[in-house]
Amino acid sequence: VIARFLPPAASEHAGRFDLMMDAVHWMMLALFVGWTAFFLYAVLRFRAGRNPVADHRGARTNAALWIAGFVALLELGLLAGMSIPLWAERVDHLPDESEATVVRVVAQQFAWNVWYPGADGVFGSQRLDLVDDADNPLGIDRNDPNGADDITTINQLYLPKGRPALLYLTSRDVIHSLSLPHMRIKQDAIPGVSTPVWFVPTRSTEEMRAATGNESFRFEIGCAQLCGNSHYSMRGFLTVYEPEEFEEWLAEEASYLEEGF
Ligand SMILES: [Cu+2]
Repeated sequence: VIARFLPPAASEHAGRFDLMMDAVHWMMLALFVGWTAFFLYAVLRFRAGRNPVADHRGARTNAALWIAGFVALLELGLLAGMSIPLWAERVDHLPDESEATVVRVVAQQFAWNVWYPGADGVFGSQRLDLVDDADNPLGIDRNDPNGADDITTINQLYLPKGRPALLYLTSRDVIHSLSLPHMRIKQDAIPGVSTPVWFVPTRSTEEMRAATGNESFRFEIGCAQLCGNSHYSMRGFLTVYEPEEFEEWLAEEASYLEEGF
């Protein structure tokens, strides 16, 4: 149901995510209806007209204790039996790096730095003294052979369809949060911490354009953590290509590097 109110889904786990969102909302609705009914019952049952004199004896049975205990056990069961195992399955088993598109995403006030390891598949080293906001915001050492072929973009993430994308997220300054609503991905970017987040895009940007009838459709990237004055401007775009188109894009970016722009 909730999927109707969310941006169209385009990743492998999105269906299960939407199912969970539905389940959580139905459970919350049941709780809301149940508690509202109990509240109305209590308001009527203990109204002043029926109870002119306060009763100081209080509860006469242990029913409330048993009910609260039962609910606590049920919730513990949901947490330990369902939530934690499901989450562990997601975060303990990252896709194999050889089978994934590995990208580093470094947030900063107020942009997303996207960093690909280039043809050698190895990220170059970074040096603090090389950090230059205009030319090299990540301080990548281009004299390091691993770093010479690295590709960077700003606010533009490119990924191939049908292949796991493994993003390593961090931040240069404050806490940001990478939000890819169509992929059902949201993860904090924390300075000093490299957080892996992964998903498999299942629909290309072109396919989404055809499916939605919207020629200018784009997957959006947002910052989901209020991070300063221009938080709103951390808007980026994700382009999902067919695998061969993605290889072409990589080759094109690599050729720009060789030409030195
Ligand atoms: Cu931000």
